[in-house]
Amino acid sequence: MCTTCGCGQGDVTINGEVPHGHAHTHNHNHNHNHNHNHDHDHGAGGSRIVEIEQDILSANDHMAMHNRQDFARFGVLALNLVSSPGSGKTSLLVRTASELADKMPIHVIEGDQQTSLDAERIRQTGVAAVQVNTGKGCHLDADMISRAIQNMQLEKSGVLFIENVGNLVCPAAFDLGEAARVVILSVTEGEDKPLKYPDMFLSAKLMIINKCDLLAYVPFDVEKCVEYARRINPQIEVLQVSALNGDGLGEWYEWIAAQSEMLQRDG
Ligand SMILES: Nc1nc2c(ncn2[C@@H]2O[C@H](COP(=O)(O)OP(=O)(O)OP(=O)(O)O)[C@@H](O)[C@H]2O)c(=O)[nH]1
Ligand SMILES: [Mg+2]
Repeated sequence: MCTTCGCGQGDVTINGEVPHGHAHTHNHNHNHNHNHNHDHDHGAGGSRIVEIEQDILSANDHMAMHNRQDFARFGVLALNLVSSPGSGKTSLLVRTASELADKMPIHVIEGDQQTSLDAERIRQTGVAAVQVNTGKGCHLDADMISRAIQNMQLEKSGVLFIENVGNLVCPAAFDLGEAARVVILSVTEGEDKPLKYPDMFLSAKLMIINKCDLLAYVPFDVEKCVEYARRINPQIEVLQVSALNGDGLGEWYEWIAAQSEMLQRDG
């Protein structure tokens, strides 16, 4: 949790797609009060930390609810992609944007501590992307998403992919208003991750096992990984893909289409 890991969000910047021809930047410097003195005892101080955590999370939940209402109003399916760094989130999105953009409106928000590298990779496919740099922050929060979508022209029946900061811990605690969370685990990371980082797998609707092209070269037990994930979250759906060679991506696209249809039908 961020109040205990000490991450700060005072230097968030948002850059990218601009609505309706009027350019304006959203370089607000909101201080989310994540920095507090850790030099305390763990009696009364401990309960104060819990209080601060609850305040931060309830403010975030409130903002997430507004985002969810906005997505419903626009008829946009928002998916929050979470994983450890380097599991292949952007690679998956680059392929997805290239292969789905002529079938449905695609929007992307990229979250990283620094650089616009991932947003640039998405833009090379012709799809617009907004980059959120979290500075010292280790996760996206609902306020950042609310500000990012002010820079976007969301289209009805579109899909908004939100690539979270690479981190299997803190993003689990922050609802962004998404319809579903998708956790990506690559086969080079080890099949034990669902047991080690249960909050993330508990909150995900889908687990994508990526880099399956490497299964011949690394010891990774897919069956065990699925068993571990379902021990944490019996409902979790699972897909095996390779963002590199495209294996399994058809099922990923079918899953997205099914979520989108569900959203349009149920509102
Ligand atoms: N072999 C193989 N490599 C992959 C696959 N997907 C991604 N990679 C490689 O994994 C590395 C990291 O991929 P990214 O897409 O940047 O990962 P990411 O999750 O977006 O990383 P961060 O944004 O830094 O958290 C790159 O070198 C990719 O080429 C895959 O399916 N197979
Ligand atoms: Mg990335």
